[in-house]
Amino acid sequence: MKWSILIIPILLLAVLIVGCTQPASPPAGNGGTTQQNPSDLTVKLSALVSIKNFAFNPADLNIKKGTNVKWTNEDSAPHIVKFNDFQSEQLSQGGTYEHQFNTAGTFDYTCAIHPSMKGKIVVE
Ligand SMILES: [Cu+2]
Repeated sequence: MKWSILIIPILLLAVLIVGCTQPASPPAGNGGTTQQNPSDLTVKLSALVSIKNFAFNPADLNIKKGTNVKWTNEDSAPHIVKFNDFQSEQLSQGGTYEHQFNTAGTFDYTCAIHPSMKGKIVVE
């Protein structure tokens, strides 16, 4: 008889705990709006280069193949990121340019307006 007195409150407690924790479990049958497929989990590689005081910073950048590089002009003067095969528009202050590097190699670049500005992207 003593056992049942103890067991009943414990069972009630257990029911309460389960009842409280269940809503926190992963939403099942919610329409699957957050369904993930493996390709969403790939890490997007990215790197930043700032253009400041008429210089690229960092001037030399080593990246992995597939990395997206983003230049941001922090000077009040305009700049143009210029590679042999592609180049940005004229970037005014705050302007950005992005390019994804999918081939390994060394890519030198300059500013089309200020040829003394030099930078290099090494893709491995
Ligand atoms: Cu420039």
